[in-house]
Amino acid sequence: KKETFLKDYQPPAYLVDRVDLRIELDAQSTLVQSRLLCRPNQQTKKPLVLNGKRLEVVQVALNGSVLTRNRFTFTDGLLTIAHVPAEPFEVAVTTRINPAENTALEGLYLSSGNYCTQCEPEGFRTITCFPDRPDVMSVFTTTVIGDKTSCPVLLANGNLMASGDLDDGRHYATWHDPFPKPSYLFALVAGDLVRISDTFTTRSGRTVALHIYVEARNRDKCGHAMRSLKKAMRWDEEHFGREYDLDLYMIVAVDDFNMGAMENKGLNVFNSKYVLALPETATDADYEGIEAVIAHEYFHNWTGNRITCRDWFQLSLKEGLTVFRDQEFTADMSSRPVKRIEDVNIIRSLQFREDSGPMAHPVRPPSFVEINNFYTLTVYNKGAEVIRMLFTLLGAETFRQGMDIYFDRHDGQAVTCDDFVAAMETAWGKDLSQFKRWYSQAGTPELTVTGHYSAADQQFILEIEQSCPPTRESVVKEPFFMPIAIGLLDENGNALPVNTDAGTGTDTDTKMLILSEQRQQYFFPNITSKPTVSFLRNFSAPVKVHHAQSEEELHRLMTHDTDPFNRWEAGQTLSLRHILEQIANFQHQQPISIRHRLVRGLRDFLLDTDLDPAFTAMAVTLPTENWIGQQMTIIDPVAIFSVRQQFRAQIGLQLRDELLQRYHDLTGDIPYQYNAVEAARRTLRNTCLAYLLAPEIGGRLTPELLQLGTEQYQRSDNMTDSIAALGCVVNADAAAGAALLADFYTKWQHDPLVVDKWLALQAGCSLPGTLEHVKNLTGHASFSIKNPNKVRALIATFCATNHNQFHAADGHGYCFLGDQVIRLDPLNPQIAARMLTPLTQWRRYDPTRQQMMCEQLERIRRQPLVSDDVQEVVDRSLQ
Ligand code: HT7
Ligand code: ZN
Repeated sequence: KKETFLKDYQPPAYLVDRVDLRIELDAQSTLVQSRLLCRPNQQTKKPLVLNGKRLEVVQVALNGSVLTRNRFTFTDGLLTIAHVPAEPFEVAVTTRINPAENTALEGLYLSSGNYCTQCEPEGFRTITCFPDRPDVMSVFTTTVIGDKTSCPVLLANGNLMASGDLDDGRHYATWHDPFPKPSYLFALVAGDLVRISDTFTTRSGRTVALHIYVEARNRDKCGHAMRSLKKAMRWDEEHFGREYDLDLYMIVAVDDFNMGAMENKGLNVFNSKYVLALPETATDADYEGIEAVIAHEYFHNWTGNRITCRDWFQLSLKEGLTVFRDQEFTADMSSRPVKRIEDVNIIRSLQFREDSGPMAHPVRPPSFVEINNFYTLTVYNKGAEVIRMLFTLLGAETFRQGMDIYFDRHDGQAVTCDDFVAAMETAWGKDLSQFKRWYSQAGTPELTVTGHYSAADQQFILEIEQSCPPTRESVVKEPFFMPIAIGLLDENGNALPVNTDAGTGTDTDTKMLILSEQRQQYFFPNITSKPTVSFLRNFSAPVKVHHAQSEEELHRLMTHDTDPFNRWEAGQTLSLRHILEQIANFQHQQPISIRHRLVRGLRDFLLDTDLDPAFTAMAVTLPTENWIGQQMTIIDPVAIFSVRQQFRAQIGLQLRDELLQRYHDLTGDIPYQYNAVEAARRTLRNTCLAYLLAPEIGGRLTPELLQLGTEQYQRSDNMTDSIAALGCVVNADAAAGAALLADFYTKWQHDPLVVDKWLALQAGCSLPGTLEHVKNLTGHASFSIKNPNKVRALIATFCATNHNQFHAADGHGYCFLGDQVIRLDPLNPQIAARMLTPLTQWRRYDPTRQQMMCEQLERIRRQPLVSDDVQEVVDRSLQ
């Protein structure tokens, strides 16, 4: 497959105003008849070119006349009709497809015997021939025909217009979606599903029917998803003035799904993981994930569906913006600082890694081979950070005006990231052309910060220098434009009023600096003693910071900063320093020890009952292994794991009394409820338990502590507490862990989502021997390589999160991943390509590991039929 470039974008030669589809479902042989009402979009007479892939073209007709084979061609995924009229015309195409054979889960496929579709980004072309690009927007009418017994439910986008019985035990349903949409938003679902119904009254007084469709066995697991949907609908009205536009909103949950969910107009299809929840089967994290993903897909109705992308290079236009919106929603539903910390952890541990590896690309990539490879942390999460910077720069009110301008200007259109920024420029009244470099330059900017205090002048000068490492698309980087939120603290930790021009009611502690030059100085007058800088409050820009602060300063920030994010950040920086220092010791075979001062700092957080327990849990958690690895020139996964584990064990030992006290104080006495307060309580309690049960490497826990974990597992009335306890025991003691795992499987083997947890727990186990165990589990009756959730639970958990064992010196972990990718690629290339991520990072490791990782990449490349998806990732990695 050829590389496609943004610079080569051409508007479509033909538009399709209307599409009429008639789909006769059959597992092996589905017949799709489509009638397209086309019209030339340009003066020049060009052939009509439709995309078509993995389908049989049965018949093509033009204005009612069947075309003979010499009037059209169908090669290399393109159906071309050389001569078409200059005025509007009708093309009818009949295709035949095989849903049962579709293991790629793209287009029309079967999940547990039910038909469903996934068309974003280029799946529609596997159903019928069509100009499958987002800037062709059409009004769809879809008639679905299926067997009455196996498919009592027949769904498509929009409103139900007609339904009835046909011959041979079949029936039909005709759906009409009045909103013009690109083909990637098309959806069809058919099968034996039950419906859970509710309604929502919009603020203008319209009643919207809400329907969730699931398999009958899951009927009682939809309450949380329904409540989340209604919350999201209300929130979007209140915060963005956006109301839902159809009379019906449908959600369908399926078990076989490549990603989290899909925002098809009026008919969202979801991975069942993001719909189904009961206290005894789903954790607080699952509940939060469901609320967030339901909201994300709902928010797409305006940011993605009503206003869509002109081309796939603009993917972040809808994804970055919608992630920003769902982050804000979750922050309002739970704890804003904790949500910010979680989001920053994702950016720093995972997106920064992507930004420094071979797959690095700007938020708006300049080219791609396989667009599926660009549904990335950069497009989604860094894209959301870019929107957040606009929010920070403009302020909430002006940002909202910018959003209103965007909606007014572009409703019903397929537009670009430039159009979005232009709306913000209009609202702000300032030029954002330099800001747009965030869309075109990849890589993580690095800031070097220095402070100069002059007692004589009572002045503090802050100097910031920015740079950005070279990446594939640009070696030399132009300076970025970014907001830097800062505060200054005096020696007692009191906030200094740095924002003197702030109006009443605004925050005088925080100053918003604008960095636009490569090096800039900022002057603060009337400062009577050397201040401590609270830099980049709330992580106001997605950058790495080099700032030499003393331990004393970090402690001051940790205890006194008014910005909760930076209180947490100071603790993390301090922990990181100590961990890196001990990693050096470990590498020189010196004993590892934890500094008393660090333990004391964590103890202060732990015992501060005025803090939100969810924040405390974050504050006492050590930096992630990924983030520690980011600080090292050569990542040493064994040293990172060993030191971090030893620190955890030491904290558990040295703070045992305090941890036990807090653990018991946090024990709830009411039945499980999912809400922010209760979830925070459980989070901190389980964080305490994890410290108490953290074993020293090769060490054993006392029977009392093991018993504490076992008892929690046995007594809890909810999955959050039982899986947390099970995880602690499994990672502490092989025999006790095996017994509880067996018990867990016996209890939950009937529930696929809970079995995923069982697999993931074993794949993430830090005790020796996990790889052999994981290999055995790939042959377990409950594992299926065709189900992406199972692949993620077992293979991805081992390869992408169990760094110590995946990177074992013998290279067996790499070989295992090579085997699995080779097995998966012919079945599901999208998932196979994603699984490769850990191997793409080979340059960050020592020469022996580098060689073994490259050998696997080469081996995969040598396979006779490598997919475009995998090929692109391997090629870029080895370039
Ligand atoms: N817009 C969707 C992106 C997507 C997807 C979803 C499911 C399966 C395959 C997919 N490929 C792309 C999901 C979202 O961001 O909301
Ligand atoms: Zn999305």
